[in-house]
Amino acid sequence: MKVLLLSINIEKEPYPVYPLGMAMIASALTAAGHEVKQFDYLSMGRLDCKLISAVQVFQPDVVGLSLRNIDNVDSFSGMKHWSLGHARDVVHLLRSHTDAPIIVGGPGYSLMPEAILDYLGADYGIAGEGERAVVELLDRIREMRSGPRIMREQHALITDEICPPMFDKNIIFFYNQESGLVGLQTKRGCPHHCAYCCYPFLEGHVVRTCDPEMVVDDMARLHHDHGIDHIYFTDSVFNDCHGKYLELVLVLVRKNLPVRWSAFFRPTLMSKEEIDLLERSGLQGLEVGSDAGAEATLSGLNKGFSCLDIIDFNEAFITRGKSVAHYFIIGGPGEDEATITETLNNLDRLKRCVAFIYSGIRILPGTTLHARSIDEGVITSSESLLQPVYYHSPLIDREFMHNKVSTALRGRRDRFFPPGEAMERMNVMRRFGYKGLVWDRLISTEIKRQQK
Ligand code: B12
Repeated sequence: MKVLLLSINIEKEPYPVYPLGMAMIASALTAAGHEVKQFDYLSMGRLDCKLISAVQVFQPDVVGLSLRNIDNVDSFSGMKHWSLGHARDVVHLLRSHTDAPIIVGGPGYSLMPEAILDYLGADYGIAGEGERAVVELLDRIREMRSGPRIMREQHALITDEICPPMFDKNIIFFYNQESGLVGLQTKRGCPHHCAYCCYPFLEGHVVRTCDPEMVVDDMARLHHDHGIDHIYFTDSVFNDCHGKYLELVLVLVRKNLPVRWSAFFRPTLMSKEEIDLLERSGLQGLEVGSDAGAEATLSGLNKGFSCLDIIDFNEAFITRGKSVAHYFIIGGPGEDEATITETLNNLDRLKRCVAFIYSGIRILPGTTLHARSIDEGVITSSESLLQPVYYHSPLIDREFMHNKVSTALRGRRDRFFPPGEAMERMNVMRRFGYKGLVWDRLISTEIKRQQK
């Protein structure tokens, strides 16, 4: 069958992100014998006329829509970045130019599959990992068999079933120009139980690692064929607790590619030897899901590590000259005046790094935070979460908390509250030609300011 895959993500913060999910689906469909065309709305200038023309020329039998984000999880700017309205317009547009059934997938979609499918008015949905399910669904459509509108894998894919992503030359050129980064996945699954997080139901709880040789071959291919020199590993947590990530790191050290990499880390203890290996393998930046800055709020989020772990982790990497960014959320479960004071003290103890500080936590169905929000009367059990709704601790006044944090961080160029300020600065820097993470450049600005 002829399948038009369409990534409708238009988010450019913190930088434009290559549509990796679409590339994985393109690969699985091609391997199953389908003819696939990938269309990336952002790199096509967000132009409806280009989409219409792609539909008219390609005449697809099926359209697959990849929905990465629904918002930006930032309570200060969430509605401005809400993308479901745009996605619905695109579905309407497609309907007026093709009779092909429309299938939706992607991490944003998978958060609320029923509600989003209804809202968009598409035909089918695939929640969670999509490679096997999309092939099965296309067989069903071709054979005109009936079945459920929404499919979800009953058995997580083994990593041998995951084909290398099919990168599109034109799309990759755009992202290399715009951000200088391309994502690659080295494993799926997250075994942790953070109170607010949806990762386990996007990728499952069981960690499944890809063959490290294949991942490094993909990196080499990206470098050789497309000139990519910075990879972002998109794993929920790169440093898995069983240390599987070290197998990949060893291959990276052995192959010694001229490619740097960055990833999400959990701030847990690593040995000096492990850090040496990471350094030698080309590690550039670490984004750390620290999330809370006080013992009580860390435990309210069920993080499983302490403030000291965060500080030690930071120290271990900044002393090697690595760039570290921490993500914090204030106003989570258990937040009160005392925990805010503790958080500000701990933020001060984190040297030579940036911190993005969000206020309130985006409530997502199926999380323990969702249940808690209902219990505490923050939302009702039937409340729609399609538009962003945030949990704020009832133990502290929001405005008081915001003022206290803003006042304490005033003048700092490495602490971003609200995080939108950093996004604006990074946008400007990118316009001046900066590439890669960009937040890493903000660290030196603050160090220079302190030296003055
Ligand atoms: C890595 C990551 C990042 C990195 C990306 C780095 C890079 N260069 O690629 C960074 C840190 C930059 C980032 C930024 C953001 N992110 Co992010 N990110 C992730 C993460 C952990 C992995 C995404 C990924 O690439 N996975 C690997 C690919 C292969 O998987 P996939 O896209 O899910 O695709 C699979 C399926 O979804 C499905 N599928 C995908 N498309 C399609 C299409 C069809 C037709 C079908 C059938 C199936 C299908 O099949 C694929 C293969 O199995 C997810 C959480 C998660 N665990 O999924 C959050 C996540 C996607 N991000 C999220 C958000 C909000 C953001 C930001 C808006 C945050 C911010 N405030 O800045 C920005 C937006 C960036 C942008 N420009 O779009 C949310 C989205 C949900 C929401 N609330 O909207 C998620 C789910 C995390 C969360 N907080 O809940 N992110």
